[in-house]
Amino acid sequence: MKVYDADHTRNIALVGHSGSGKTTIAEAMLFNAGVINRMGTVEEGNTVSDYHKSEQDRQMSIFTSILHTEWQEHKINIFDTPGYLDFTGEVIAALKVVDTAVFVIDGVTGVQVGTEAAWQFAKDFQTPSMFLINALDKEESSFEARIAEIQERFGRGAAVVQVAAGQGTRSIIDVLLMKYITFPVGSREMVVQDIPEKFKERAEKLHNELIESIAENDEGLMELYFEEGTLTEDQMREGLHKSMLKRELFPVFVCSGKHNIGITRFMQFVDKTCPRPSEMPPPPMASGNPIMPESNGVPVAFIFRTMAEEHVGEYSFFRVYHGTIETGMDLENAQTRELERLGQIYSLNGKQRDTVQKIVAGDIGAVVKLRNTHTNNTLRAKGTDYEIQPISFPNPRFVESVVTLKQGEEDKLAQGIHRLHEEDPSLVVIHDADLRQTLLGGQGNMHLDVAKERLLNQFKVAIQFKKPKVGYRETVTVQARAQYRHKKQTGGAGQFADISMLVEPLMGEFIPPADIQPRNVAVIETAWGSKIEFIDAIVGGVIDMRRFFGAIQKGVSERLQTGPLAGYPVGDVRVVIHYGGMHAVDSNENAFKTAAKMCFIQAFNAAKPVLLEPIHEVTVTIPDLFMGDVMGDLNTRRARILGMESVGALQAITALIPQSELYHYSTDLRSITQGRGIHKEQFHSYENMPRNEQEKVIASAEKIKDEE
Ligand SMILES: Nc1nc2c(ncn2[C@@H]2O[C@H](COP(=O)(O)OP(=O)(O)OP(=O)(O)O)[C@@H](O)[C@H]2O)c(=O)[nH]1
Ligand SMILES: [Mg+2]
Repeated sequence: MKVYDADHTRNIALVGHSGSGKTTIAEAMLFNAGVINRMGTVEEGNTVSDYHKSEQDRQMSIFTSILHTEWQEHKINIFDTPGYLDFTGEVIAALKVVDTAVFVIDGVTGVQVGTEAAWQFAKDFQTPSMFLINALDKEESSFEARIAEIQERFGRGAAVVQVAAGQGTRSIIDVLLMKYITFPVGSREMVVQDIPEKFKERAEKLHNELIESIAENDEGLMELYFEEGTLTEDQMREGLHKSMLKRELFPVFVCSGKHNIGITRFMQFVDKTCPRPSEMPPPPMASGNPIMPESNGVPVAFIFRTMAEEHVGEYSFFRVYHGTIETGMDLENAQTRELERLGQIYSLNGKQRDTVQKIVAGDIGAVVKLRNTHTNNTLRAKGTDYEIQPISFPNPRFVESVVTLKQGEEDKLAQGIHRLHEEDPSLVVIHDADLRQTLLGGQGNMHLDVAKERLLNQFKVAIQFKKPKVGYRETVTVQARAQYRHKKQTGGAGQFADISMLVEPLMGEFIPPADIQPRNVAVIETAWGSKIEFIDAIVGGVIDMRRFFGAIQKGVSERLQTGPLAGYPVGDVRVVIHYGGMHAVDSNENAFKTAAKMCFIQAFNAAKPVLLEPIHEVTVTIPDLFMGDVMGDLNTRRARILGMESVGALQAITALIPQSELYHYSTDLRSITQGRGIHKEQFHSYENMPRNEQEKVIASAEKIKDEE
């Protein structure tokens, strides 16, 4: 395979809502470039891109596939991303490393949440973008409606370059070339003709509109346009090209992926007009100077995805940002500082791989079996400090507790999910030691289902999902006192300890009651991030606190992780030891430990204990149409609405919602909104629970037996 430099490489990602036709379009591109001799279909499960079984079973993309064509002196790297919202992480990783985002819009259903979500990411990365309205063959497709919608949602920068020549034809009218282009059945070529009379007027109008939008964004072209009254094709192309780079114009094309109409022309546009890697601004760096894609110079590559494949091992997909990457090279991983020796380098077409000797700056490649390199790592020449800014992935919106079906496979599970997280950082593992559960968080139920399948197939561990336990907290609301005497006579030696204790909420300084004089303070921080303050207020030596203060703290601590109310961790409590008694022979550390624990339980229970619950801040984004239903549903989840605002054509509701009410929310939201709603959430605070909710939790808690 030839080596393509930063002027002859194009990196594009097909993005957009699920089912808009991305995989089918990618297949047509491969056919047109001669990579395949016959187009596969998503229904038959024989496309180059959707080669994983999990994709074929569901007839949809789940992972971003990296494909490429060598066509007319250029290599086009095509990232076919999944549109289903669960796989957002795949889209973000792709947009991080491409130079053009191609928004595929279904001619019938138009702009949808998947499109909006991808638009936001492209905006964040400042990725040049264009639109490809697909399925022009469908009778219900409406080009006019789609254009209006695109301009309404994404602004007037959406510039029409083509329109369909009418349903039932295999032709389009291109108002940049001012030609009528036909795509014969089964052919890779296009037939270019003059625009027929009946389309002329409309084509002229669109042509002038396109010239005006191009001129508006370029002073030089604006002057030319005033002087000449028009722009040449080359001038238009150059203007479009520059405005794409600045994200001022977003060309709109039309096609039918399935019938291979318009695809050849689209590829030609990608070659001739879409941004080249050589012109892109340097990637944001976490360290080191900005780098331009020069093929001579020290090698720097960014790993945007790793993926374990059966019978192959782990692939690392990379984009070279500087220098040249060659087989056999030793590169340093910027994160681990370990050296990695690169084996054979590939250029991929789904699971097919072409071996290459080197990949130069601007291009995309893959290598297998690196020892310890993962998604988001930078590989660089040893001794340099380059590190590409890692991708930040969204918080989980869907969380399950994971248990193995077979006992004793916990280690295997831990290794498996750790590996999955290294590949796909949008899959998050939380080891919740407080509640002794392992949580797996992702972007939706299908995301987790796919993880489950991969754990079984790749890591040979069968798992089951369960509803996660909610991390409630216990605390007290008033001051209360208790006294406890531990006294036992067993055979010879006895046990004796007597403690009087005051317990109160830990808020501000201790204001001692008249009969208490604090002498000494010890503060412990619990593993779950709360504080317990112990105050020694023993006077006259009724307890020898130099000997027993430690044991008393230990005794209380035994019931901090499993609190007295319902067995949940205790937070922010002050414990004051103010009176007691000991025995010269029978008092020992154990006796004080037991007495302290029992006394604490009594004092805690007397101090009006309550449960606190975790509250999440949630933002729900939906089309206006579903406002009533979504608000109604939020009400049943004890939501407190903080605000509402319009985001483009959508409404965003922000609310505080107890975590216990959010189990499977993303699935419920989808069903309420016919898949058009999306939410994000993050921990906000702990708050008091309503009495009745608290009663339910306490009633279902397992009672812990306390033994003296
Ligand atoms: N009529 C018609 N159907 C199409 C066209 N393009 C794709 N389809 C069909 O639409 C369905 C979805 O196409 P895909 O290519 O899987 O869509 P996708 O965007 O890759 O979907 P995800 O992978 O889920 O994001 C399939 O049944 C295709 O055969 C088209 O131009 N015309
Ligand atoms: Mg697909």
